[in-house]
Amino acid sequence: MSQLIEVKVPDIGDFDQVPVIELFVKVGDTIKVDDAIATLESDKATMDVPSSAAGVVKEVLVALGDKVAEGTVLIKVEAAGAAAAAPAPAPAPAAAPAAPAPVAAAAPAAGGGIVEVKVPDIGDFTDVPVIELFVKVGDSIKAEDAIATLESDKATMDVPSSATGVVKEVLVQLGSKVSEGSVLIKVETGAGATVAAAPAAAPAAAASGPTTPLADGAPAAVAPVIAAAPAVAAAPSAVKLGGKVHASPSVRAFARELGVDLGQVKATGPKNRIVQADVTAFVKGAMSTGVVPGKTVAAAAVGSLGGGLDLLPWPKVDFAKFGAIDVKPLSRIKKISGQNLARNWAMIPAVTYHEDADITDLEAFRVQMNKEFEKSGKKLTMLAFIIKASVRALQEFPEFNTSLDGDNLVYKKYFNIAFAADTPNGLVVPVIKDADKKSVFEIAAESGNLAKLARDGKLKPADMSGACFTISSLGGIGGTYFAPIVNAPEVAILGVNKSVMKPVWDGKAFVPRLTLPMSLTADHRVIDGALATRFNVYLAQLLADFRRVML
Ligand code: CAO
Repeated sequence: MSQLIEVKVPDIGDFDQVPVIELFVKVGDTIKVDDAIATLESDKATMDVPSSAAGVVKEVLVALGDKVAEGTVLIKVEAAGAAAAAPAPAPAPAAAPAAPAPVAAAAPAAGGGIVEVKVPDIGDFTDVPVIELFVKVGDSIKAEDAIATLESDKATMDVPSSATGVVKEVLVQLGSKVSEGSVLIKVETGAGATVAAAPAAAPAAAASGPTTPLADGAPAAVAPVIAAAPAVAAAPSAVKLGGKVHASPSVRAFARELGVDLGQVKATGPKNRIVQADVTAFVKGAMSTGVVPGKTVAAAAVGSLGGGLDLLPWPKVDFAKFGAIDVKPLSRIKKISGQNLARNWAMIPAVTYHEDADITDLEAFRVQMNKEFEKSGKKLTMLAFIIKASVRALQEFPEFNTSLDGDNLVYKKYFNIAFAADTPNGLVVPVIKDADKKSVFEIAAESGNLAKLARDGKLKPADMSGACFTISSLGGIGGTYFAPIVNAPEVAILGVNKSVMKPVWDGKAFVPRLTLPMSLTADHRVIDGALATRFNVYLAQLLADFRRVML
């Protein structure tokens, strides 16, 4: 004789009005006890609800997005026969202990004491290896916290704690083989601490479901169980969610071992679950593109659809097929700066803004001063003037003297200006510290010394650190404009090219003016176009009339 059994949301602790984010059954499905019916996700936990009955689903009373609480009926199941029907969930709330305590609590009383946490009924499995341990002596744990993950050749299961308290002894280690009843840990429960039943008690009593670690390994939500449901069976394929990622504990462990962020892995398993082969494919993809998973933006993009760069592997060409070649290794500097440049270029939404500065008067002044100071050996360079003017502009526009640190913007109250120096081995970026406190003569002398050290390969790490803003001057070489790459974690860089005489309309006639082409690249996350252009205009004004720097 068949009967309809209501499968309800069990005691899910303090959670109420929790949305259904996945439904695994539909009318007509034949299900077994402990098959996952739905996944609920609160802001703190993700929980699978297993079935307390076996049979055919006759009604599904919830839809995706519905909010449910303890006791909400999820489905109605027609039991195939009396033997297949599990007892109905405990009806009386007064009789239902805290989550997910079973009916037959046999553990020490609430007065406190040492409680053994044992491997529960795990079905037919024996001598199952422990592949993960989430607790150590001294840890404070709550009932249902994951203690260990066991993995047989057929199933992976998390064992939740049946007690709340402090771990006093851990009796297993990674690789230990355990069976139902094996003691995993001993927990000292305080007075009043929650002690659930020994999981391996009578099959009709134990009711804890497996838990799932989050992607980062922290034990996460517990799978609630129907009070008075049959003993928990390991649910190897039960869909478990840690955050938004679907993967079994073993796949999570595998991913952790390889340092793979499951959030980046494309799932091919049923119900969008990530299976081990997906993790392997992700790693293979990352290896073939030469990027390390989790280390770069490009890597983060591998395997993703639309969210990242989805880069093709670097083209492999046999150049010798087309003519004679020579192969030389990249210099150490090129290799290091190349990695930094690639990251900065890929990660920073940068925009370059151009402006011309009239440096006719400044250049005349510079030439005159250099004549006057010729005998003293002092020399003023255009770069030194540009550095000094940039400091003034940074003071006027503090957003340019910042760095992004997560969601914070770090405003610097010091003014260290870096400049790109071309050397036979590649580009280096020495820093003039506290440029605001130095005269243009001092800045010129220091930049000259640093440029020489750079060319001789004698710069120390300290000479190249702590910059706030960088200037890249190609003025001694030529060019018109270019788009320099922001030197992260700075937020802007100024490029200048060779100044040239240009005819400029003064309202009555074209007059020859010495014009410095400027190219300012700024991180758009921090600096908008209007601000960048104001900065450029201001800087051009300073260079056009250097007296303004003193104002
Ligand atoms: N317009 C016209 N002439 C300029 C000028 C400008 N903007 N800037 C410099 N000059 C002139 C100088 O006056 C100098 O001439 P004099 O000797 O007659 O005075 C000559 O060009 C050579 O200058 P320099 O480049 O040797 O010296 P500097 O102080 O201007 O620059 C340094 C020093 C280290 C910045 C420079 O040597 C250098 O390495 N520049 C390359 C930076 C670079 O590679 N940037 C690209 C980075 S992105 O790939």
